[in-house]
Amino acid sequence: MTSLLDRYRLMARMRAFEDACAEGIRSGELRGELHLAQGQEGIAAGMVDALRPDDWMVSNHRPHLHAIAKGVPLFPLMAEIYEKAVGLAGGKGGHLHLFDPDHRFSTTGIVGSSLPVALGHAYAARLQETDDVAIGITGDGGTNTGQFHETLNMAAIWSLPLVVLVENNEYAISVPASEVIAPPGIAGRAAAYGAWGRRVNGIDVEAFAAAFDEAVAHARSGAGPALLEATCHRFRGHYEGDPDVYRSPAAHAEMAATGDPILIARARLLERAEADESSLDRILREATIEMADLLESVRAAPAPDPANALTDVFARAEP
Ligand SMILES: Cc1ncc(C[n+]2csc(CCOP(=O)(O)OP(=O)(O)O)c2C)c(N)n1
Repeated sequence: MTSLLDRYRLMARMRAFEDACAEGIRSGELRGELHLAQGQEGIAAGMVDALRPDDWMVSNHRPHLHAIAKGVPLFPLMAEIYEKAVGLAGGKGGHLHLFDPDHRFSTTGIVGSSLPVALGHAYAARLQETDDVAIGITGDGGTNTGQFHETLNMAAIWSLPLVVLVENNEYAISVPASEVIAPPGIAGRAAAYGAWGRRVNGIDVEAFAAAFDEAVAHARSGAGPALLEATCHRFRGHYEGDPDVYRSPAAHAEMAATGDPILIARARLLERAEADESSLDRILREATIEMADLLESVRAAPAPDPANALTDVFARAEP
């Protein structure tokens, strides 16, 4: 089992990775929307024990931390975000279209559509008679799409090995979840499909890890789908550049003080005397240096050759 100290290190690296991505917005190297998941590290870092290399994961428009949890190598991952030729998709996909078939990881920027794609992977696992599990990830906003309900219904009817993981960060852009989700809540909807369902505190990496392990074990056992709702905060605006006028400075200060999964893990490590202040500070510093070095090598990598603009546009038909 991954120790809390290892999860702390992983969360520190995840945060520093996204800090390095955000630099591209400030410098003008990245021009499209960039959606960061800072504040949501407890969820991604809680996934790592339950996942196997053969499992499939389909993420949404906030995908970087999920990719890291699934084992996607950091250099081609960041290179794709910076639209470099050595990126996962040759720099043509950017951060919304990460795709790594070797690590069975993909994303889709269409809200809710990660779920039917994951359902397809779960169905494939059934047809191929493996015990692989598919994880489909969405935000709270994505759970109000028809695709969420259709996916859970079909997965339940066929008892498919699917985990629907919902990161409930309280907002779909500026729309509060509390105003658009009916009283049973997101996890409460599982009952309608006879699925395993649970709500867990996603800023507590250990609590999340325990719940995720259970959800994956349920799906892998052949007992049908699991719906896990993880509550969390999104520290940044919806995307880098969002003025975030729907939250007050006081709300931000409160989130930073009490809702940071890294600080919560840190306090617990100190309380249990599993680490001291200086070693925890060193972990943060090492993460920053690692990601600064990574960014430097990504910046040095070549951009895609315009001569290749028309390649990879259509799939080649098999003869
Ligand atoms: C079908 C569709 N409608 C609208 C959008 C624009 N859009 C992008 S993200 C987003 C909000 C998603 O909220 P949520 O699912 O809660 O995820 P979060 O951004 O909070 O992580 C919207 C409406 C989209 N990408 N796809």
